[in-house]
Amino acid sequence: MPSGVINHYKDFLPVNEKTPIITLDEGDTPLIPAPYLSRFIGIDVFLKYEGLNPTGSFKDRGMTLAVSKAVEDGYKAVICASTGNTSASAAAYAVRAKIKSVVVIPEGAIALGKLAQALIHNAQVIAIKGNFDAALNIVKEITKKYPLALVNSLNPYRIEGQKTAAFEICDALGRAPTYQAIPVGNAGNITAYWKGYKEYKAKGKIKDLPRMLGFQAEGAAPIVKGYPVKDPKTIATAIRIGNPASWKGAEQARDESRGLIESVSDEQILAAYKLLAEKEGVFVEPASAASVAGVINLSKRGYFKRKAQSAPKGKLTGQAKRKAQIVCILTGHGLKDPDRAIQSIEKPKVVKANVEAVLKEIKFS
Ligand code: AN7
Repeated sequence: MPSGVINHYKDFLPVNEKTPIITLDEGDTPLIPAPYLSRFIGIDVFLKYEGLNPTGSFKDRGMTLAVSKAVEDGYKAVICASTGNTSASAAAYAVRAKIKSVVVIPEGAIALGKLAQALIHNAQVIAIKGNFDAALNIVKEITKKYPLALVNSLNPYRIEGQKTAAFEICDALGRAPTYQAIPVGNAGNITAYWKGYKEYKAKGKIKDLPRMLGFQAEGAAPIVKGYPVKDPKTIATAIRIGNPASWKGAEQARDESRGLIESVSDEQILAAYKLLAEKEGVFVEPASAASVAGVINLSKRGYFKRKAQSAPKGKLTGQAKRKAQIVCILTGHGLKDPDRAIQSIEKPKVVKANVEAVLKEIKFS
């Protein structure tokens, strides 16, 4: 059976018979109900768990298309700058395509799991003494002159592939959600989702569009501030980006959908990170928890209640009044950043190797 997002959504993607489909069976990720958050917020909340893609993040949706098109166009190597997940994905898909991958990363600012992935897939990993924004400028310069395919989200095929997540959400719900919450770093993903929703509406697959709710980390919030941040800082290393490539796309998604882009503090990100793990049983990397942190902030301010009261009823096909829904995009798996998980919890207690000692800890004796 054909698999992966290109095969699944061919009609919506810029591929033809000559495009070799380089796939790891990405996409088709679960939309998991979040009972704890739903009760807390008073609206049905769903989690789009993109951490279950083959390399553990949403990047695979765009990478399958970017690498397929690079091969179609005759490239023998791909290159990207990355805060980690793009490099892991590029490295894996390059293996699949039997081409070379080069990844340029900010030294010491990549979560351990992501670095391990790029290395084990034999990417040429080059760490620079600079941040992601500097790395992106370098690979942009290089690809202007040398035959390496740029597979950052400046590559339009990345956005095309990533928009398939919006299709999946609509296919699963039978409509677009009322709200979609998403972390924003380089801003490719929010741009991609909005494109996807608009295309599904144009094709008559959905009637309404969601409000797009984007969240940046407080210390790396250029779009919220309205100007680039020179030295972005956040524990959510994936979104430690000061000058997003798709800045305009993010603003367009926000404005056209009458949504918002706000910032969340590292403390709020970590609280949401722990809440997802402890209350919903879903383990994500810190950047992914930004979407949930943002939704919790909005809920505390009464944002969803006010909107519910002022929202037009809309045309109802059934008898039931339409219930609002929030979909939070969980962009990457928790195992990407094991250091953060271990720092966030108490270390396990070490006892003697006998039944009594263990029972004593369980407090059965
Ligand atoms: C888990 O890997 O930019 O706003 O180089 O890894 O589309 O950039 C990663 C971004 C959110 C932000 N969540 O998405 C990279 C990189 C996770 C991420 C984002 C990233 P964009």
